[in-house]
Amino acid sequence: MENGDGGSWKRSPGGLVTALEPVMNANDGDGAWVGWPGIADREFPPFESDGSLLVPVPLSEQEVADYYEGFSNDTLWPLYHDVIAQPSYHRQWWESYQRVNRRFAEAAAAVADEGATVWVQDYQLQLVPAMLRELRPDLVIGFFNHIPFPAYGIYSQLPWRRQILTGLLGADVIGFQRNADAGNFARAVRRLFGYSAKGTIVEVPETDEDGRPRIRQVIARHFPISIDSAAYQELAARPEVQERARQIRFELGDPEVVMLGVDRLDYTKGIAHRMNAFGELLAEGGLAPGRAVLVQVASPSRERVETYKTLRDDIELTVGRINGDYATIGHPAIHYLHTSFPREEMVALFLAADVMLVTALRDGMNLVAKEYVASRIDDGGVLILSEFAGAADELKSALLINPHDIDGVKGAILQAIRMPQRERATRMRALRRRVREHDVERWSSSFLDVLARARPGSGDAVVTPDEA
Ligand code: GDG
Repeated sequence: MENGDGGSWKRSPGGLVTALEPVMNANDGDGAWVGWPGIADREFPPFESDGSLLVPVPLSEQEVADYYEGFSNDTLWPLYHDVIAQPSYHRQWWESYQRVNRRFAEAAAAVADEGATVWVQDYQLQLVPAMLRELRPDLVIGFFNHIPFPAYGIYSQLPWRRQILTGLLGADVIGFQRNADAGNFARAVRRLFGYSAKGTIVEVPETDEDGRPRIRQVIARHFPISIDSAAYQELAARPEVQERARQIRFELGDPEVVMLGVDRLDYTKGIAHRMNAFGELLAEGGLAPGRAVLVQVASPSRERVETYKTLRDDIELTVGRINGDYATIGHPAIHYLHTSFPREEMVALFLAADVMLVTALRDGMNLVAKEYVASRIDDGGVLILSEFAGAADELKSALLINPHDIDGVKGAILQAIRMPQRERATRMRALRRRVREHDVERWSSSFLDVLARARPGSGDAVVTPDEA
């Protein structure tokens, strides 16, 4: 949540809120959302919004710098994305991370009913499960990691690697995007603690109230997140959105090929990689300037973190170079938009795009890939998708690429452009079916079902792998 100066609230950008909003709305006002309100040094009392209780947790300006921009976005984020950027390790940031995690745990402990279910979201709050369990042993605790969990060789860099695992293991169920992430987590637990972690069950040794040893079972497995597919389909069917898609193509100069990228401006998304592939195709004549355009929406993100400032400069240099070489008056080769758009405009862009480029170097899931697919109710368009995005495990009818292999990306772009209409439709139908059948409702209910069965005393905690 974020508060404008006039006192109204607006939705935060990004994948987490996009995914959880329909889950909260479906909860009949019975839940509470505990979160940071988006402005530093301000305290707000809990309030109702759209039938949910929102419980703001305050952060000071210093905590925003140390806990959020520092430890979360400049230590954990690059580390968990395979050190694409160098993580910074600062003890002061870690102190702040612990303090803020405790504050969130206390806020959740204060509002949760006896025996309630608490679902903790994402890497900024990995210590909360254990803190919460200590404060409120009656609660059922789930945790979901929206970003990848790295291989042990990378994870083990973290000076606080044991404390983070201990924090996570306070949960009854720990969810990951991919099977590989859950595997990396289980290996880290085995290597650092020597606990048994077979299949989806981690066995955590504990002592009970009487000091006797016992084993607590924690489920760690993948639950691939998704989108509200029906909402995208509905938007894409609106005549005004379809008209806007036609207008976009017209405003672009009615080129033969419209390619699209939509990302937060983040170094994990491989934005420069796709631009370089596009630039080489223009240089070599595989694509004709003016006949093929690339639209890149890069929504502003983490603008106070140094690595993001450098990234923005690099991307904008690349755009400038390519446009300098291949644009003509009134016809840029790359339409670069450093801004956020309403969802209707996004869907119109999806409908206008012949080729969608998702070239992430590492991505937990990538909801944009699923949103493109869900919007293509005409079975048109081709999705080019990085194998390093979680979505690649599910969207197998996309053209899968390794974004580091520039010739491979160029080949996929040409394949997409030349693809016969029948093949395009066959692939898109298969992709749409997957996203329609595995939507965000299925994601959340499958997680919450497993969590309900993991409740102590509820008996069967065995999980079959095909539930997600
Ligand atoms: C994290 C993980 C995982 C973006 N620009 C605009 C806009 N967006 C929306 C997209 C999409 C969301 O933001 C971005 O989600 P992604 O999944 O693509 O990426 P992250 O923000 O990095 O999300 C990711 C996700 O969490 C969920 O678990 O998939 O791997 O990194 O919904 O459409 N929306 C609007 N205007 C914009 O300009 N309206």
